[in-house]
Amino acid sequence: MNASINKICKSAGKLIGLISILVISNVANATLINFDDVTASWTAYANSSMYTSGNVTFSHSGSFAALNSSTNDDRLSGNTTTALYSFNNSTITMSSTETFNLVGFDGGETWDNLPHAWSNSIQVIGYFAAGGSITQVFDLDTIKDEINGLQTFTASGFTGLSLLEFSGVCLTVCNPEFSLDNVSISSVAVSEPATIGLLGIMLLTMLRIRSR
Ligand SMILES: [Ca+2]
Ligand SMILES: [Ca+2]
Repeated sequence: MNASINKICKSAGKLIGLISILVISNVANATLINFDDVTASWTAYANSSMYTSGNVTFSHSGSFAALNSSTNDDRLSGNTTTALYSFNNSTITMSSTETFNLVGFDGGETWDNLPHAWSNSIQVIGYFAAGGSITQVFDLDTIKDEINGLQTFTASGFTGLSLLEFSGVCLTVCNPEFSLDNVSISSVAVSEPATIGLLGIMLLTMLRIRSR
């Protein structure tokens, strides 16, 4: 009897291993938000609108526009694709209907040779779904050009979030503006009910065979 139970336990252990592999393969679905589906213009999303991609929505506290540094204004610090540009001391807020992790983003200064205040840094605040927050400041290189104007930043500890806030930071009192592109997030997928159901049937079948 004990030997039979041991066999069942060993088989169950193998099955749990299989479940783990299947569940792990479902973890960390990555999503890149690049704003390239927007027709870039000075009025796109400026002042009163927002940008939505899948479960994610970007909004602002003042104004932003979806612009392309190659086609809209080559004085913008960009990467030749469409990016979001925060204007007038505007904080860009990103929310999602699903809990997510921030992997990283591309950020840059806004203007070259205009009397606008550009950011020296971008501050990111992540609000945990379970409560509390995390803050990280990413320093810009203060080089503004349309080809390589954006830097790639990697976030650390931004896991299990419900909301993100991107804000420009400058050294003196100013109206810091910044650009934002290629926001990379990941989600920890819940194991699929169909997979669990199938594995449950397999486990029951195996136990029946063992009990014969
Ligand atoms: Ca882009
Ligand atoms: Ca730069």
